[in-house]
Amino acid sequence: MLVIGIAGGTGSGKTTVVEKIVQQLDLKGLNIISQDNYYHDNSQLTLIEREALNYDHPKSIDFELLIEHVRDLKAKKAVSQPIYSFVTHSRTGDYNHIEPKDVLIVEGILVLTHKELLKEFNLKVFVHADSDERLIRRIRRDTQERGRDLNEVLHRYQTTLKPMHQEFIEPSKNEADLIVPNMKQNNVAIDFLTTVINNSLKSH
Ligand code: UZR
Ligand code: MG
Repeated sequence: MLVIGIAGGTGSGKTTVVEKIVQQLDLKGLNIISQDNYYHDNSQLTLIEREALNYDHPKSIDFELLIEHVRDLKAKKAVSQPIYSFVTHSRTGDYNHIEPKDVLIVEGILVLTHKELLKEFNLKVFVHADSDERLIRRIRRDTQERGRDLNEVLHRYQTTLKPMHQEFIEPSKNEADLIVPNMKQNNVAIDFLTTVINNSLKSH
């Protein structure tokens, strides 16, 4: 199985890049695992307490479970992935059943920060967009889709997202085999990436 890690700051457009790649691959089966479903379960805390947590620090992720799932899928074992809700900041109690396929994409802001997880990837990609561009996208998404107000978004950006980005996410770019620009046109980069993936699928 081919395992691809795709990282990049919040609002860099990881999801869009993944969608573009998937459209261009000639394959039968592919799984996409998002880091978003691997936040630690903090249901022992109150909602107010959970809202105050730092969700951009590597410690907020249950990497142990994520790595276990990647290894199980590689060993052709199905996994039960906990489903996480950003509304309640906790696991919902429901699971996704995931069957092993030819390709596994693991995407998330912190997936290139963990030494053990890095070893599982055949290809490491970092999606780059300037921080002003990312902030604009983050404001749009959090106010339109996640019901947060502008002040709250800006406050979180300054106090958590930006420092965590500088400390952990941006340095993880050094681990990448390929940096994909995601400001405007990136068709050439996407073509390169899908060619590499299609080629290694043939030789696997
Ligand atoms: P992307 N996040 C939440 O807002 N709530 C949660 O319960 C868990 C995560 C956010 C997280 C991070 N930070 O910046 C973002 N905050 O999800 C990562 N605050 O997702 O890569 O799609 O932007
Ligand atoms: Mg995303």
